[in-house]
Amino acid sequence: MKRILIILMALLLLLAGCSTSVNENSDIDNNEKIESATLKPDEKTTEGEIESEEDNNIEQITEEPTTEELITEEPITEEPSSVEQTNNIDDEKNTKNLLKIEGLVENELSLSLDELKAMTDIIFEADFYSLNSFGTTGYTYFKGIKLWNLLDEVALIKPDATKISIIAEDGYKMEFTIEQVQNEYIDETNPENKYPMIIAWEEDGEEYNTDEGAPYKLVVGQKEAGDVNKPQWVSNIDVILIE
Ligand SMILES: Nc1nc2c(c(=O)[nH]1)N[C@H]1C(S)=C(S)[C@@H](COP(=O)(O)O)O[C@H]1N2
Ligand SMILES: [Mo]
Repeated sequence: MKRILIILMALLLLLAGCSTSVNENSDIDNNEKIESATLKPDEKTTEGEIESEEDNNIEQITEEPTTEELITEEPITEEPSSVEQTNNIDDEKNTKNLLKIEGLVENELSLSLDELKAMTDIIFEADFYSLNSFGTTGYTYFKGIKLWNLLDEVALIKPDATKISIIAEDGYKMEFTIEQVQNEYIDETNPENKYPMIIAWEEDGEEYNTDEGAPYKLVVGQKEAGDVNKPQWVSNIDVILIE
């Protein structure tokens, strides 16, 4: 109902040619927006930030906008230039698949998947055993890079570093001491095997789908029999922070 009233008001104001008297009492911008929303419902826009700002402006006038109203108001936003849009998309693609190593290292790195795959002498692959907090167990075949070798030989970790944090895009984080990253881990069901901590890009023969996030997962075996290791498997790693 409110929407119809607003549209009628806007039309009346237009017909009467008295928009100046209204503009005296309220924000000129907002009136323009309502009019254009009413008259040009076909234009589309893609800039989210500007949209939400302007939605807020409209909210102040109408008090209780329905979802439908907010959608109708989309066309009123300024069109970002096509150059801007292209750059935004490119930026996203270029930063999406990079594994970042930051902090107390000689070489802060942003490694692409191809660069990691090229480090053939520090790649490790194996079936890893997992136990989670509900007692669920399983084996997953992972292929990836040995984390300690990556930090020690490529990033050149500094001698005063004490803490290594593996931080995911969703904020999930696991922290380790240097020794914990250097250690080898076990599989309680195959006690003769040893496993380094790895950053995997391939799971059960398939690379991660980059549409679902950064294609890197921390994989850690067990410290000892019964060790609940699955929560340490940080997926969609954004950055490895050395402190
Ligand atoms: N990025 C990220 N990784 C994560 C988590 C998370 O919330 N975010 N949860 C952890 C926990 S508690 C468990 S048990 C496992 C679950 O892995 P799954 O979803 O493959 O079973 O992922 C771990 N890795
Ligand atoms: Mo979990």
